[in-house]
Amino acid sequence: MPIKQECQEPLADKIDTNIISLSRFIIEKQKQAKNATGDYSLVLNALGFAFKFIAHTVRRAELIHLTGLFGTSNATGDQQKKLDVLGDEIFINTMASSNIVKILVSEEQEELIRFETTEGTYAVCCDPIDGSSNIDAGVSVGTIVSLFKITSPPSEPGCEQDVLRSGHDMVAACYALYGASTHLLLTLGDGVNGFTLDTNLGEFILTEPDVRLPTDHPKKIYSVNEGNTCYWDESVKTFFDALKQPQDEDNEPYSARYVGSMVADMHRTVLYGGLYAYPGSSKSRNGKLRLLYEGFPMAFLIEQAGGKAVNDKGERILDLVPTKIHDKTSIWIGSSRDVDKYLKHIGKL
Ligand code: FBP
Repeated sequence: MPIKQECQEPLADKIDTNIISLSRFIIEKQKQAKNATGDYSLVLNALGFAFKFIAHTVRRAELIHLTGLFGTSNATGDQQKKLDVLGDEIFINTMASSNIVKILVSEEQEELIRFETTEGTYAVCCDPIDGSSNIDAGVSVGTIVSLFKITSPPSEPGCEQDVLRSGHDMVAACYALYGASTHLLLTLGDGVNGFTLDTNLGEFILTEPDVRLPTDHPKKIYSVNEGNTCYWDESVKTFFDALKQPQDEDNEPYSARYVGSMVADMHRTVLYGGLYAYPGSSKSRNGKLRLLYEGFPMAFLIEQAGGKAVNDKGERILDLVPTKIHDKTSIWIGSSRDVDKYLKHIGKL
């Protein structure tokens, strides 16, 4: 007689058989959108594949001799890592094969790339491997993307004007963080959703729906490279000095955290709150970060999650309009409480 096993709990309780994958999430959004052509879904799915491919490659970098320098420099003078070049290649091939992307702006490419497609209706701007200077040390890196819908007719070749537009023209923004696990944070302009890559399923799974920056006592964290202090304007120095003093609200100073990979520092800021900044300085008046594929997408995500993003002058990052594809911007981004402290400090609030 077979042994009857007392089944403690029905299996279904253990395994969520109704998980929402990124592709299902995109399809459901498409169903909600009037007059959807499916193009938007195609480009979003292509981005999802590029992130999975890069995540897989980053994880094996050491094993397949992909660490170290490639021996060339990119458009803004950074020494390129082998992974920068490979991440860039993966992005170019994935966007080209989607047949829906007409132009690509990449941190690793001097000029914008035009794809031979007559159906291309989107422009993608990306930083394929953000924080790559840290990669050989096993520190988290990421990919940052902004997406624009092209206004010129599909038959016309793409041009810089298709992306030299205000940040308000983005139709989506996201970043993938290749850390302990691979996270994807995505906004389509209707809030922010967080996904985690299930490497067994090979799918991004919706794990943090409707992400919002904490408003109830967000962590008092400032994140800036203080190694640049000697190049800062006096007002920047006094602002950070003030954060190191006990604050009115709780008589405690801020804590400092700086990974040196923007995606990692921003992901912590989204989840815990706080302020990330890369101010302008005598070394570089507009700081280091690029507007189209670092400033804009992070500002869109943060604002959609309830935070703020401004430049040194207190101007809203999304209001800015680049004149060149690799334009840089100073940036102060994070919890509204902390960005407002900076705005008050410079007399803009
Ligand atoms: P890239 O690695 O894509 O060039 O990005 C720039 C970046 O590495 C950010 O990720 C990071 O926040 C910042 O530069 C670090 O700069 P610094 O070393 O000057 O603090």
